[in-house]
Amino acid sequence: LRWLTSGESHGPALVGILEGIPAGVEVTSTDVQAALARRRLGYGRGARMKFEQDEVRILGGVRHGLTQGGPVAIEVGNTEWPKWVDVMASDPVEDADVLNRARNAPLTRPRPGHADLVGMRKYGFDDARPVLERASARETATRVALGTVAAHLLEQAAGIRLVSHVVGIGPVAVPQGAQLPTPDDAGALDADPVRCFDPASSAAMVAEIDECHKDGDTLGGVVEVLAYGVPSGLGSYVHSDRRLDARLAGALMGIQAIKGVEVGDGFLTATRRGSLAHDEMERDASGRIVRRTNRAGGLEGGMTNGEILRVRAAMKPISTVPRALATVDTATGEPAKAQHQRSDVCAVPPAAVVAEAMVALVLADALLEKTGGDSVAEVRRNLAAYLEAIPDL
Ligand code: EPS
Repeated sequence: LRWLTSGESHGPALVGILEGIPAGVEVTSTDVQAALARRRLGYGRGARMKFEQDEVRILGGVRHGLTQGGPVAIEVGNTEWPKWVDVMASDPVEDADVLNRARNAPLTRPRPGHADLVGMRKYGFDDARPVLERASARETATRVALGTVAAHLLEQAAGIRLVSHVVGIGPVAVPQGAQLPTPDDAGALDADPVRCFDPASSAAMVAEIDECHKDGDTLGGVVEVLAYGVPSGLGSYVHSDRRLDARLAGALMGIQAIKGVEVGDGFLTATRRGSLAHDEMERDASGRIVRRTNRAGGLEGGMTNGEILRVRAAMKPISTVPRALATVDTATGEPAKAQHQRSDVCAVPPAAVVAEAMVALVLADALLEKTGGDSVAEVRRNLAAYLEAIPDL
């Protein structure tokens, strides 16, 4: 499975292509639109989420609601485009009036924590506009669109279902050992202002966002993705680049603003003694070998072990800080305040939806690697044959 995205934050549309998806996955533009709507939720999002809409068009690879085996191309149109037609035009703009519009003024006060400064230097721009347009987390809309197709494959071919939730915002964290949501709780999570499964933590997170907003500041947090029904043996121990934990970590770290990833209990495991760090095995009533705990997050030796897959990603606070941070104006060389027009206070809830999409893409890739198959039916058959050979897992 391969995927690519293209497009700028204020361009006409983003486009994503997913190659390697078998034929016969049921998916419609309504499904993709619904997934994108989940990414727009979340207390603490900025003004843009209110007025802008995602307009989904499946451009290729799907016919009459079924994937055809060819690359799936999805366009996510941006209803705000009419305001940006000149500033983001792909063809040269000669009209001096247009070029002199305020919206087109060069951005030369790079934000600490953002790609602005190094991006300008590295690509040879004297304006941060092209950098922030592509570095923008708006691009994650395309990943969620592609992730929807991957998630449908996982569920339809292998019964694998995903759910994501927020486990921390700023200093507020869901208590260790709190009940985990299941995929059936997705509706309740979507209805919670911060996608948190623990009501007391959710209320404290909302209060923290309000406080932060008042102070002209921004907040990060931690999201968790869970995958249920994952067969054992996806990924491999035989080489570093085939380890599924490494591939998941890379995919999650590739989301804008993610600064850390944990698998299972992650960093907490490093504080424990070995006798309390691992998941002891036993046979259940049906004779299957199961774990008494799931500290490893369903991954051992770079392979899924049949338990619930559990990964976390830590997001830094958004670098567009309303209470602007100190910087240097690259046009004058003088000290300045970093550019700021508007900002989300907190984008952790949508980051959970994006993380879920990335996990879906990586898991779909690993599933297809294990089973092969050009159609959903063939993936199912091959998976069934493999599982038959390992009855105690
Ligand atoms: C983003 C900054 C904001 C967000 C945007 C991502 O946009 P603007 O600077 O235009 O207000 O709204 O997110 C989206 C538009 C989206 O669909 O998620 C950034 O700098 O990453």
